[in-house]
Amino acid sequence: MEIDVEDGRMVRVRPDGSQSPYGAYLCPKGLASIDFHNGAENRLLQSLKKRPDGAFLPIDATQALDEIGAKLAHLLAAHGPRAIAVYHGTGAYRSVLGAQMERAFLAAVGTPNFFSSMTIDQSAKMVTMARMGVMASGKHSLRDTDVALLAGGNPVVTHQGAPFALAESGAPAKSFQAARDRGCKIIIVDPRRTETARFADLLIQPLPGHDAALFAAIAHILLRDGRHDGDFLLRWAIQLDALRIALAPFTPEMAASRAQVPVEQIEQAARWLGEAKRPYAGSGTGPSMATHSNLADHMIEVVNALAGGYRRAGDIIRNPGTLKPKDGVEMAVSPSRSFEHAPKCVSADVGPLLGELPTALLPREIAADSPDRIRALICFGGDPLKGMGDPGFATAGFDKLDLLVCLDSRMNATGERADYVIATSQPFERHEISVPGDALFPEPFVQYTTPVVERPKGVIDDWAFFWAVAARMNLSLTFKYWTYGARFEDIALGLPLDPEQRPDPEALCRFLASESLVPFETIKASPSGVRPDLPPRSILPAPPGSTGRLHLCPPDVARELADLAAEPEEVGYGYRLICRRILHALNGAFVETREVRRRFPVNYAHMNPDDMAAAGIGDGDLVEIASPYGVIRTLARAESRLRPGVVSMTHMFGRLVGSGDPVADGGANVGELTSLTQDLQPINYMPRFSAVPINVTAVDKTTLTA
Ligand SMILES: Nc1nc2c(c(=O)[nH]1)N[C@H]1C(S)=C(S)[C@@H](COP(=O)(O)OP(=O)(O)OC[C@H]3O[C@@H](n4cnc5c(=O)[nH]c(N)nc54)[C@H](O)[C@@H]3O)O[C@H]1N2
Ligand SMILES: Nc1nc2c(c(=O)[nH]1)N[C@H]1C(S)=C(S)[C@@H](COP(=O)(O)OP(=O)(O)OC[C@H]3O[C@@H](n4cnc5c(=O)[nH]c(N)nc54)[C@H](O)[C@@H]3O)O[C@H]1N2
Ligand SMILES: [Mo]
Repeated sequence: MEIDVEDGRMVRVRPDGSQSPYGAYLCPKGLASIDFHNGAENRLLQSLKKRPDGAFLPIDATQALDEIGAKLAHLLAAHGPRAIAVYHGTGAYRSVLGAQMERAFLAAVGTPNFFSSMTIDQSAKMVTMARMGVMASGKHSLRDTDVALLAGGNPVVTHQGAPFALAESGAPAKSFQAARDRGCKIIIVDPRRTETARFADLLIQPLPGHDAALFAAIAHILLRDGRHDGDFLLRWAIQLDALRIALAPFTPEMAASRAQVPVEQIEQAARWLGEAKRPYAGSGTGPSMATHSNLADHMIEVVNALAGGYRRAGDIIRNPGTLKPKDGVEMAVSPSRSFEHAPKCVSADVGPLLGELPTALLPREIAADSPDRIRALICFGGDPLKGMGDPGFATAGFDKLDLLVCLDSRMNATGERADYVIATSQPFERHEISVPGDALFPEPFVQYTTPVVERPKGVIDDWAFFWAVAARMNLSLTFKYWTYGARFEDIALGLPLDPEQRPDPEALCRFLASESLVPFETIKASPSGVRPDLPPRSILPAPPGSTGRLHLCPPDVARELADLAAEPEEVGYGYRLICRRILHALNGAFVETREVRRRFPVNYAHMNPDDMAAAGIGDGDLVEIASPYGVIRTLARAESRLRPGVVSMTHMFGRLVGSGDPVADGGANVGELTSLTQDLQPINYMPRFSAVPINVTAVDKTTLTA
């Protein structure tokens, strides 16, 4: 971005395409973030402390750090490291030094209690990695794929791409158009004709919650027709026979009747994937939030394994990473089944997935009758009480905390219940380096940015919070370049930090560039970023004697498939509620901007117009939505993009618990319709956030004014 600053204030912004791999591109949230920096949306400019009567008073940041450090030191001494937990929310992913310092802090405390929004998002993908294993070669890039299938994701709106869905996270529509122009066929599986579906060659609009059956059927067809890659499977996979047996009931007809789609569409998707040279099957949040999410994701990866969805030796690696380059190898890594091993939760017999414990268990981990229960929670850039749903249950757990601290620049539902809300900086006020995007950009790119404007006086950086609190706890931190999948203690290279000497953020960024293919000084000299011209790399052949294998159908997956095949139809509810995101907000962030408020005074219940006519619901009518777990009210809105039988709503709107008047509340919290005790997935305890059974009834609007 190119930003004009006048008198220390950002006034105008333009996209800068001079180096970016996406070209010049800016999304509405990028624009809105300038206003937010400047104080829109009631940005917090001072830290707050809750008084005994519940009111918040401003507190000097140093004073707050002293108090929090003392309290944490006491809890650590009295109860051990497990007393302290961190929740890492969506905001923390964009706070690069903050996220790395948080890792150093957790390691120094020695607590396994790391939770994040990932486990209430697409943790089905983590479960599949742990149960099936992974190909170290990774998947094809959108730029190389000839058939691309995306189930339940809408990247044109969400910009969600690698490593989950295939899309580019900047200028996503342009990248889909380019793929089509190359002749790539695009298949979208979504109950809603999404903005992304305008690029689809085939749109399948199933009833939600049936992806496991749909992808089992696609795998069934690939095996039936012999369109699977036998050599690859022989070399890298086991349990093909068990898979065949388990998939037998999942005929295309069976899946078609469950998902209520034409059987020809399932056959066609399978044929295209089977014929493709470099197919890609992936998903967004839809299948990962709906019924049988873990099984759905496992079946999607089974389709990739059968159809050739993983890169092979000799395939090009478009971006091996610049700051921390990595080779790709055609090699299977056997499943870790990490969730079966210590350190386990205290409230359930389950261990970590990629080093994280399930967020849906957080309230129970706090309330547990155990000496190892969580007593202090640091919530870094998130709103877990709203994000995890079932607010009654979640809040009851959180109320048992001795200390709740939120690092945020907004007051949110979790912040309202915190003992301290620490006002932290925003990206244009701090040092950032492109660690999160490093190997995810579509081609090599690296960028380092320094503050464009000074941060407001009462505000501190996220990283400084973790460093300063650790110093007050007499803990020594070692700063490292941590990436997903790595164990902190296994990372050799570390920068020991002096608790007496505040680190220089530029030195921290320089350290993160220790292994960079572009020297830090070169990166620093080009504020637009560097798009290095690196010699092409390709996937290496496996080292001899590689013993890793993909487990296509372990016994638990076989059992889940059998249960699914025998499952009776869910009856008693007229509709299924599905998830959906909007362009101008990012979960709870930016919801209070004028632009979002103008477009969405509430998060509407979008419905198919025929469904509305049949139920006597008019556009804009007040409706009551009841699931087995709760009731909310909002306004209905007709949308012909939705297939009949589904209602689509955005999360993170309204009050944590609605008053009954959605207009006064600014929307409704769909989390009230979900449960933290029932309908959870095994292993990751993922709640059912999509395909939620609901009934919708019109309510007389005059009840609001009465
Ligand atoms: N503008 C914007 N961008 C965002 C966000 C935001 O709030 N706003 N949030 C960010 C976050 S945290 C995330 S995780 C990503 C998510 O990125 P996406 O996964 O792309 O998010 P959604 O737009 O919710 O897309 C989910 C799709 O799944 C469909 N769906 C629902 N249930 C089912 C089902 O059972 N089966 C199938 N096949 N489809 C189903 C829905 O109709 C919807 O189109 O976006 C990120 N980017
Ligand atoms: N029913 C239902 N529930 C859902 C979902 C759904 O689709 N339906 N989606 C799920 C998903 S995918 C997710 S990711 C979760 C979201 O859950 P969370 O990630 O817990 O919630 P967010 O609203 O994204 O919270 C982000 C916070 O970070 C703050 N923030 C922004 N930038 C910074 C920064 O630089 N530093 C700091 N310290 N804070 C910052 C923002 O102000 C905001 O308060 O919700 C999940 N819950
Ligand atoms: Mo998410």
